[in-house]
Amino acid sequence: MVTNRTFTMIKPDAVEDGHTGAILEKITASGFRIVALKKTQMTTADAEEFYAIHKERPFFGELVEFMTRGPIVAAVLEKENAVADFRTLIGSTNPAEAAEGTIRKQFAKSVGENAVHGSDSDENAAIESAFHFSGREMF
Ligand code: DAT
Ligand code: MG
Repeated sequence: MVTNRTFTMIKPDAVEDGHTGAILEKITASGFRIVALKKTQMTTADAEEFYAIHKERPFFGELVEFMTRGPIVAAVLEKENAVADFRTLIGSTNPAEAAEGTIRKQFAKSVGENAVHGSDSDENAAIESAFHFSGREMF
């Protein structure tokens, strides 16, 4: 089912560095409507569950430690073709490979500390949105 919604997190590196406002501005200027928004901090158990698909990867421990070290800003976003268009807006996982004008090109420091998350499918967008927000928090 295509929902025209995606899920994002502004990660601890970008929140720490004070980039939350600039990133949200870039997101809304690119035509995404904010359906839900909050600042929160993931526990170790939260991050292990959220990133469970990566648990066998060598960087898993580092990823969980990074994602829990400070607050994140989580959001559900709406736009036609939201998942694919948001992946284009954030750019490649590795900022060294990210295109000019993308959020990761502008704000990410490394493949590990890469400023933002974007869902990779409509199915995962729904799962990830429900992980962070109840139905009463989405508008
Ligand atoms: P993406 O966030 O672009 O969907 P992914 O799903 O492959 O990328 O990986 C999830 C996160 O894990 C990624 O944003 C940062 C971290 N990660 C991925 N590959 C990594 C690597 N080679 N070294 C360190 N961290 C990595
Ligand atoms: Mg991914």
